[in-house]
Amino acid sequence: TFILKMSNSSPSTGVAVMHMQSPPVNSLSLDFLTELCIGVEKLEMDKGCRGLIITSVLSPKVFSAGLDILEMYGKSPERCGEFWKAVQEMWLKLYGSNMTTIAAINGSSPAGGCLMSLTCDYRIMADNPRYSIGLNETQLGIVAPFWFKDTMVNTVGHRNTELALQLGLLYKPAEALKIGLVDQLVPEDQVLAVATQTMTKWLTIPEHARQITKSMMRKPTLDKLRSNREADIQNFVSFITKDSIQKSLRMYMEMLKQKKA
Ligand code: CO8
Repeated sequence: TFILKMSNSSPSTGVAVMHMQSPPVNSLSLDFLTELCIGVEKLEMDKGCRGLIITSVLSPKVFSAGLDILEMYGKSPERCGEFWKAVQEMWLKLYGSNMTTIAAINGSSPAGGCLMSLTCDYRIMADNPRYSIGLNETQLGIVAPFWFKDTMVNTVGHRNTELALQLGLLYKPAEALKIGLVDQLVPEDQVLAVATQTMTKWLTIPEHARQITKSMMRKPTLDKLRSNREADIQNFVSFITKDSIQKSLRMYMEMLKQKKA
């Protein structure tokens, strides 16, 4: 299956666009995450590439439905561990990227989808009240890991994170803008164009100074996971394979199907 379409950074602009295309909802499976990481790593090594825009090409629009629930349901502990390592890798690569990264959020972005946009330097969302964004893990009966929480705190502050995470809140675009979960709302058909314009502005900033500043802001958060990766994997595997959690996930999947019917 065709997962990611990465337009090569053009030498004139130095900007790459990652078009996520994994129907129906761009959920982050092990294959998807692996491809994403390889793609980002290639861009990171490409001296000509200075900016990355992440967006979805799905229609009807979903930015990303977050982690693929099927990767966490009825799988062996080994496979769960492998999956979680890929989730960590995605976050480490994107949150620690030297490139300027902009999320062009043209659809709903729950849970892992929200995390992915939180790794970016700037978030532009479609002003459509049908879409929502947030870390809703608690609603599924699962706990957002510490590094999801840290990324959220770094973006919207402690109090907003406390409310958002305990209640598993999904925010409409206007509410997301109000708490700073996204930086800008634009009409749906302009999300990518505004992201491209914004990128041009960011790329006028002296590169080295911006990169060191970004790293200074994010390094303590990144180091916390880097030095705890194995324990975090063990923690995830023992949590997700519990009977009670498997049951919650099954009920949640059934709820998603019923909502449709
Ligand atoms: N994984 C797998 N399949 C999914 C997911 C998902 N995350 N989301 C949706 N699907 C499936 C649906 O079941 C449905 O399947 P089918 O066609 O077979 O019935 C299909 O995708 C289409 O879904 P919808 O009909 O719901 O599509 P809509 O366009 O109406 O809505 C939404 C799109 C808004 C994205 C909606 O699907 C939704 O809310 N999905 C659930 C999102 C969610 O809650 N994700 C949480 C994932 S958990 C996570 O990311 C972090 C976990 C951290 C774990 C830490 C433990 C220690």
